[in-house]
Amino acid sequence: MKKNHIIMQVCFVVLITCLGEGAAKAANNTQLVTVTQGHVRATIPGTTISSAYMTIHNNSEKTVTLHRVSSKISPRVEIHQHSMKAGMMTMQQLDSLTIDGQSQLLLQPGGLHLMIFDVIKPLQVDDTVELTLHFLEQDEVIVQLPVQSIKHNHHH
Ligand SMILES: [Cu+2]
Repeated sequence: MKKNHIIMQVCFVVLITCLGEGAAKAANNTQLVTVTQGHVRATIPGTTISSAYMTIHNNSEKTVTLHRVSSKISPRVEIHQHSMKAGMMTMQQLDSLTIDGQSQLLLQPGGLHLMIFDVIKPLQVDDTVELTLHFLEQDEVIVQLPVQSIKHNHHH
């Protein structure tokens, strides 16, 4: 009986340890909105404009609306959409982005992106940029995104 008790305790400790790791993962998974594959473009020398790309996951059942993005490195971050009009790449500012429940939205070169204006200092490769995503339905989400080099020409 006593031996059993000790074994039970050992199992309990192992279980708690495993749960601890699982819980950390679960906490991440159960966050209503998460961001993956985020990155920000390095600024071209002499310019103060950059853009950010990411995949926004809505893990909840309800639609969420991204209506504002803010950052300490810029007074102005806008939600933009690139599209082809009469063979020309044009850009349009959007008031907000909606993400359906249990779905994800891709912000990528040539499509949706965040435009970062008037950056307070040049953004260099391996810098980290903090962006705060503000949603209508829930708390804001703060992300730390790595700065990467420019691989494509942005028309700005
Ligand atoms: Cu843009």
